[in-house]
Amino acid sequence: MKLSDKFQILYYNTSMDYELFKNTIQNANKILIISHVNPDGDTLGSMSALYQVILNNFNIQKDCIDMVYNGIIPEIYKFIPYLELAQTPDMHKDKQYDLVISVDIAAKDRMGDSLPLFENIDIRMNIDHHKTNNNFGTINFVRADACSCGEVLLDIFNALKFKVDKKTACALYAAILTDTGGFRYENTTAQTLLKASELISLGANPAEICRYCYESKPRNMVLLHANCMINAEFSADNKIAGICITNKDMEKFHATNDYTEGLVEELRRIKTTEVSFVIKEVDENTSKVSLRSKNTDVSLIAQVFGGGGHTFAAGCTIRKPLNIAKDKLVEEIKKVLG
Ligand SMILES: [Mn+2]
Repeated sequence: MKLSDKFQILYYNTSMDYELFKNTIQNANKILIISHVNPDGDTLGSMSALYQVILNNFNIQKDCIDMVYNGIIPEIYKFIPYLELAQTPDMHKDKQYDLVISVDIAAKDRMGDSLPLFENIDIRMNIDHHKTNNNFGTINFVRADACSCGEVLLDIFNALKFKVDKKTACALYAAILTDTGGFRYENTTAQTLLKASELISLGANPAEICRYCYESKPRNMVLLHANCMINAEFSADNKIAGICITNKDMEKFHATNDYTEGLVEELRRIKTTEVSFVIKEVDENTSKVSLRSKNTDVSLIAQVFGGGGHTFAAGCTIRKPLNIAKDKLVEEIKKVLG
């Protein structure tokens, strides 16, 4: 019997029906977990934790569950357990799965080359915490109140009394730590810290994980950041702070895509900054944007260009050359700032 025949309720939106989570996995024969493009600590930590919990709590063989990533796994996240087993989407295109689970993926366009895989699988579970997530799965666990996808997962695991071992705790701690910016952002709640505490009790080592995530940058990444900072542009009384990055800049520092991570937050640190952005040349007609703010809802700005995200952290892709895209973006930011 096909998994989809067992589950009559398609497009079921829930954040609390934990039994459905359990039953769906229990009845699946072959499971694929996918993470988003330009993977961060939350999507990778969540993927690793889910992989481990399924293997440790269900009667499922190792060869019946796969993990997929898009692009490059940043060096700093390679300490997350079992990521060495994750593969790129092309390795999976001929395999048959009956359940796919996306973690930390706000919208289908964040799946990159995994999208065809995702769309071809009968039961599609969407586990996420972005408020702009439109419940694109057939089963959805989307909770905008959670700081990270890792937190959504930990709540599910606890509700179902699943075993969370040391390695799983390490992956979940990395997810929560990085998505809260080291427990500094607005999404850090009493619940977040309780859960972090619980994960430390379960064996996650906070100092070690912090060292991997924040004290292990490649040298050229720091040099690229310095170069970008020197060329930062300010407007609207310094309320807007932005950086343009060309492919030439990236080549100069032998940078991989993940090297720009953290730049947009660095710009926001300036006292006068209200909205910060980094806009990156993808090709001559495509530019990729990251937005951050202190009080402004930047998900609204991202949505103007078909993107999305959180209130204070969002992103989009603009199908225009870098300089034109930047002007359009600044125009939209100014509108929102009033
Ligand atoms: Mn996240």
